[in-house]
Amino acid sequence: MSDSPILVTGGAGFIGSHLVDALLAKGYAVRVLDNLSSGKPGNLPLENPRLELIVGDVADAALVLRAVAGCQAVAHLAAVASVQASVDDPVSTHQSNFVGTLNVCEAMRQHGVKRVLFASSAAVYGNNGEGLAIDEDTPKAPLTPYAVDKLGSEQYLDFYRRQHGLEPAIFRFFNIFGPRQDPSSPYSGVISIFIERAQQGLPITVFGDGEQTRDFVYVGDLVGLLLRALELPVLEVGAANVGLNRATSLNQLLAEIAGVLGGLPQVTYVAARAGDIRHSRANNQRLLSRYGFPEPTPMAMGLAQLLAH
Ligand code: NAD
Ligand code: UD2
Repeated sequence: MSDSPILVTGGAGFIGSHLVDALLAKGYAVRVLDNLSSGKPGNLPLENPRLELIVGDVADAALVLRAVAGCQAVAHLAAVASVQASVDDPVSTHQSNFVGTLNVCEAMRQHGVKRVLFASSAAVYGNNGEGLAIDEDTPKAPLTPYAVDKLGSEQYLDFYRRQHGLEPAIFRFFNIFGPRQDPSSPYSGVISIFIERAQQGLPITVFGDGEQTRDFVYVGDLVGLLLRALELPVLEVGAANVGLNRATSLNQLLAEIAGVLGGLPQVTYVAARAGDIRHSRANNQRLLSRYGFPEPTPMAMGLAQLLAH
């Protein structure tokens, strides 16, 4: 294993910090570039001498060029992950979510770094494929600036692949959950919100009848996948969905939480959110054939990890 670091942009965030832990555990040196807008230094084992934290913005091209220098690969996870923030402030989030990706591509080209993992989103499909297991060829219908920037980032990565030999592994994450997911916004991941409120005995709000479904993936399983993509000798072209092809309704989720916690606070059902997707589930054939996906962490076990956090 080369001693040159893996750059993890957004490495102080929820998913990024789990990837950093896993990389360090495998013996990699890691460099994190994060502006700490939602990430926290406390998510990182800063005492580890094989970890370097650069506090700064992926929209800063000169800084990204310095951060990529000497790295063997990049995991590009930095983004404003809140879809609502992109709706409220498209210009600012575009800097992080699109310009940041272009800066990473260009810095990799200049330094001759090839392998890059990219965190795209199921949001690129919009409402298309709703109710079906969505496959990667489903027509794209990005409905928000967040989704437009993710799709544009995917396309830039593909341009740099064709033109400059970059090796992008593009993943469209469905609903990822686990420890360190920040529950502080109403638009945070539903599991992080429900667990925090249940632990504090605060009432839980369900938007709609609770029969909407999502394809939840435990963050530890996602990280295993990212490591495999980093180390595969050859990557196939095109994005892969990251989901389990498994629909869990919010009512089922609440039952699981009640099982793990031994009860629930009051649950109130209010009107569904405008534009909320009813059913979202990944066709994950491509993921399985390319990267494999060992037995996923059962929901109850993932929730228990979250509670222990
Ligand atoms: P997160 O907010 O915890 O992590 C994002 C990290 O990026 C944070 O540490 C933040 O400080 C950093 N960041 C944001 N803008 C930056 C900038 N301009 N420069 C440098 N750092 C910046 O969110 P997360 O859930 O860990 O998301 C990680 C990635 O996965 C994001 O790209 C997100 O869009 C994508 N994603 C997540 C999910 C999910 O279910 N959590 C679903 C689809 C896609
Ligand atoms: C996810 C992603 C989003 C985008 C989108 C694409 C997260 C956090 N969000 O949105 O970034 O990629 O997929 O389709 O991963 N809910 C409640 N009560 C609450 C909070 C949420 O009922 O307190 C409902 C919400 O209305 C929705 C479901 O829970 O029906 C899941 O909500 P979410 O915000 O966790 O995720 P989602 O799929 O809407």
